[in-house]
Amino acid sequence: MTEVQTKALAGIREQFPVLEREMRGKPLIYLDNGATSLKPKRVIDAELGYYRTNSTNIHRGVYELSEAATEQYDSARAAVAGFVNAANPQEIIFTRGTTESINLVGYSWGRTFLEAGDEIVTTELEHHSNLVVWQEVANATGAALRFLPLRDDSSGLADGAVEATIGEKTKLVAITGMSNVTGYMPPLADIIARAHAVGAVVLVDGAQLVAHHPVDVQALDIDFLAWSGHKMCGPSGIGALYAKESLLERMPPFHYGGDMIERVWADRATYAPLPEKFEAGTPNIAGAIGMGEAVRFLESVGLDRIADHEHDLIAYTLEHARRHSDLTVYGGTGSASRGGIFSFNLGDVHSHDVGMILDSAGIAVRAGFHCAQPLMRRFGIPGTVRASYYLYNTREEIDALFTAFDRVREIFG
Ligand code: 7TS
Repeated sequence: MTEVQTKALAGIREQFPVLEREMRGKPLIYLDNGATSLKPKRVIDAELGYYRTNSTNIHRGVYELSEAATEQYDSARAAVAGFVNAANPQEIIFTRGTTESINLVGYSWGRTFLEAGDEIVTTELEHHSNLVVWQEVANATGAALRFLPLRDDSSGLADGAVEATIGEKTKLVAITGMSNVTGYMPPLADIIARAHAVGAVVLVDGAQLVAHHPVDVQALDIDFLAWSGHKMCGPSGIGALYAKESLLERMPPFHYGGDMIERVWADRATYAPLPEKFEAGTPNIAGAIGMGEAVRFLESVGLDRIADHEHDLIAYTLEHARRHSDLTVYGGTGSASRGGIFSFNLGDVHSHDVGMILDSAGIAVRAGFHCAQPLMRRFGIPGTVRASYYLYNTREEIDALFTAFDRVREIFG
């Protein structure tokens, strides 16, 4: 790393107050970004600033403060739309996060447009959020669930999987943009091209992707993209669904009530235009403002730069890992098609025990099945230890992780 890069990284780290904390009396090494990211001061200030200086509701007040809140909320939507290059801000629906975004598509699009004889194609790599929803939609509509075959080591899609599985009956392909367990990034462009060729739409679970890699929904021709604010330096309780306007126009509302209507009679109602049609009730105004600020922060750093940094960290990690014969690395040992996620087991020590010993060294990781039980079943294990990186992590922190493995070996050796 050059001196300039080291300085830039220090400048980024300074913006995250939690990184000043200690854990178990040691400087915190935060490697659980797959679960949620830390938040920079400017995002915390933006969210607090709304409560301190405004705190009014949107889209209803005729007074100045409410107009200002509405403006901030709308500008957050525009920022989020720009972040993924949506054609217009109406294609962004604010939700509580990835899970709610996928449920919205399941309930509204899935239950309306799927029927017996149709197929929903997904993978066994998915987070439960992008699997259980489709199980339910399949049950409710009679559509069948099909799975893109994986390589024997589950490190990615098998050769020819896309052509063999996505066919005339496929109406929806619901696939992760990046596995939260292994960091594997499926070939989205190929999958989308094949799906569109057979007339299917594609939902990308972007929970792990959007925060870490530049995503252009128009260039990729994505139909639905779901992601969360809290994994991209934004607040929790807010996320987004991107959907093509032509799809949203044809979909029924997901929730009903205030804000999503145009005119209401005692026995019926008409619905508001996009995006309000899908945002019933008072939304998470502060959260949306915080998410907008998170977008501005990430753009100021540069998504390409963040992706490169994490690629460097995962390549460095895998190089380290090769020197430890008692480490099992999941998702293959190459850094191509892979984000900054490192899932492993050390000898036959239970992942929770490894996690606890790392905790005693001030290192925060996640251990367990990572909301991906079918994938664990394929691996034949109860869980893994997962270190997941973000823009503020350093090679030194990875060195500390590998040093802490010796402590695990001492205790369980
Ligand atoms: N999809 C993927 C790929 C995820 O990684 C997650 C959260 C979700 C969906 C759900 O996101 P939410 O914001 O609606 O909860 N993943 C994780 C994880 O790996 N550890 O904790 C949460």
